[in-house]
Amino acid sequence: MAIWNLLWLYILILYVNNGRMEASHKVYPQFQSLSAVNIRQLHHTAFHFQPPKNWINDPNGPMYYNGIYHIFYQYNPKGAVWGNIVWGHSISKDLINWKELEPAICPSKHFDIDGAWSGSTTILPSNKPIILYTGVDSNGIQTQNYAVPANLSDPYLRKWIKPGNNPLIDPENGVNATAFRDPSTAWWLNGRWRVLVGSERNSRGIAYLYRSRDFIHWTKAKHPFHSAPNTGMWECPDFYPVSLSSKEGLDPSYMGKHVKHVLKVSLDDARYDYYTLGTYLTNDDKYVPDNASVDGWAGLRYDYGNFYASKTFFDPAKRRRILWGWVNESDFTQDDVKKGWAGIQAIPRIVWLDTNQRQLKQWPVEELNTLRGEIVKMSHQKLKKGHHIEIQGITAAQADIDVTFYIPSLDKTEEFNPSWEDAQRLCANKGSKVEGGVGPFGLLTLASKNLEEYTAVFFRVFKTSKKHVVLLCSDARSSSLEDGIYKPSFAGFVDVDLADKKLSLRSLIDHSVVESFGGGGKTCITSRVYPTLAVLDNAHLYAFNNGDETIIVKNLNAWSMNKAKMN
Ligand SMILES: *[C@@H]1O[C@H](CO)[C@@H](O)[C@H](O)[C@H]1NC(C)=O
Ligand SMILES: *[C@@H]1O[C@H](CO)[C@@H](O)[C@H](O)[C@H]1NC(C)=O
Ligand SMILES: *[C@@H]1O[C@H](CO)[C@@H](O)[C@H](O)[C@H]1NC(C)=O
Ligand SMILES: *[C@H]1O[C@@H](CO)[C@H](O)[C@@H](O)[C@@H]1NC(C)=O
Repeated sequence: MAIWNLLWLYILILYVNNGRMEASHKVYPQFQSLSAVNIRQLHHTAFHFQPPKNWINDPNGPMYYNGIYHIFYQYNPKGAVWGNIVWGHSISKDLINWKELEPAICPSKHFDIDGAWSGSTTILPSNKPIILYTGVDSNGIQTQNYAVPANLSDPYLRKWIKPGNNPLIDPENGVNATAFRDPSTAWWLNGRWRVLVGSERNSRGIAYLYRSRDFIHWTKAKHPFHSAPNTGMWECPDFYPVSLSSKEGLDPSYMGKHVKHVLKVSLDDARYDYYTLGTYLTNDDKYVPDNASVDGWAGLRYDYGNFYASKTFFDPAKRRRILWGWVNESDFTQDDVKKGWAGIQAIPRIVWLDTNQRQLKQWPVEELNTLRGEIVKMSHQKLKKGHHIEIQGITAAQADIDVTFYIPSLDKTEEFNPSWEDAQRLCANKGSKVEGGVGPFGLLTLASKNLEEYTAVFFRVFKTSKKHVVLLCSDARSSSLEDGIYKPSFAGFVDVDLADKKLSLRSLIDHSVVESFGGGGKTCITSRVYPTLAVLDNAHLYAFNNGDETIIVKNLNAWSMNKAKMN
């Protein structure tokens, strides 16, 4: 390393240690407007959403309008750390290839001069989109505001205006003014619009309900829509119906009989997205989670890895509900400043209710398959204990792998200790090299030739007197030789009964991200990793097994992925 680089790094480290917190983002004023000179490509993704450079966080206001998908996002146009936040704006015809437009909303008025933060779009009758977003004034007071397209005939809706009657919703009546943000998409019921705003009071997480006849005059409902003690600030509430009988998505205002509702909140204290399934009691205008669906840290997550501030929208073109979520970096801030970018969005996923009605399922939108190139197949391949088999012939750093494992016998399954309820800790204790009965087996992604580096995505099966317990891990602990970066052993349980003795896994590998879908989308885990050896053409992919029971790779398809047209 040249002396200049060392000096540069040293200065960076000095500064980095001085970061302070704002809205849960570390703030580094000295980097906020430091434009990248050259974008480091080593860990740059090829098919995950990101702008050409700089920082992004929450996806905002996703929608489909007149044949075009829009995604907005919290964006720093000037640097690779959080700050100077505007609403970035990109459009697409297929959710995979994107074109960047000018920012849609920038701070300009007293009510948003210190922040144009997250929000949602609602499509009003006669096909008029409207954005609700949180503005932050110079005292840190948060209000809900609206913006509308300047010209509805512009097919891209490039320009958005903030009408003069903003803000629409002030934090009155005992609402915590510095914890009042992220308006949801609105829904229509019995002559009124309804919208949720996230908040916190004495550590109780709250989704406030507001109602309006005209979308302009809003009144706070007497009771919160839902709240839960000791869960801290609820960011980015998202509320929507799911069908009991089909994978089809539903319009947010759909109130038919054969539905359940989903309430998702982003727990600021945990920095993960949690959801419950429940019932919308329309007479009381309240949401009640099912008994089996718990609020807070012990609840269900969309993704058991890096995935936050997500938002869904209904896509009327293909009648599906699509989920966007922010995947942050796990490297050091000084790495982000050097590479000139930070933050990606996960691949958009369809969400629907599992037939067991206890959880949602997710799967990458089918449009992703258009990027698939060369394919390598494997079937009926035995994986004996201690073996790993290379999957050759694809670009392993940029790939889509879909595999079904078959477990010939469950006789050797290890006992599950009921105290092992923390999946991430269990995965840390029983990593990919810790021999078991059935498993660990799965994939070694972004692996170097001699396995100095790899991100293991694998299953491990346990049993109790009543059932099997399946653990899915995405373990980043060996992902990089670089010391000190965040390399967690992310994990979640997969709610399957194993009657057919099959477990499926799909992993999207994209240079510094491994996004995995276990059990057909029952358990999803996204890891960010920064290999030093397993990069570009030096990355390898293996299937492995370290359990006593031989596992069969029943069916494996692996595709090289092409680059998306990305902004
Ligand atoms: C609105 O957009 C249409 C289509 O791009 C364009 O022809 C028209 O001139 C625009 N109107 C204004 C007032 O900018
Ligand atoms: C209000 O929100 C702030 C965060 O902005 C939090 O620190 C404070 O504890 C909240 N006040 C109450 C009464 O909950
Ligand atoms: C849920 O729990 C409540 C309170 O314990 C009980 O009254 C109710 O019957 C339960 N509902 C279901 C569907 O089990
Ligand atoms: C993503 O980065 C890691 C490592 O710095 C943090 O631990 C997470 O809290 C963070 N996630 C979010 C949502 O900010």
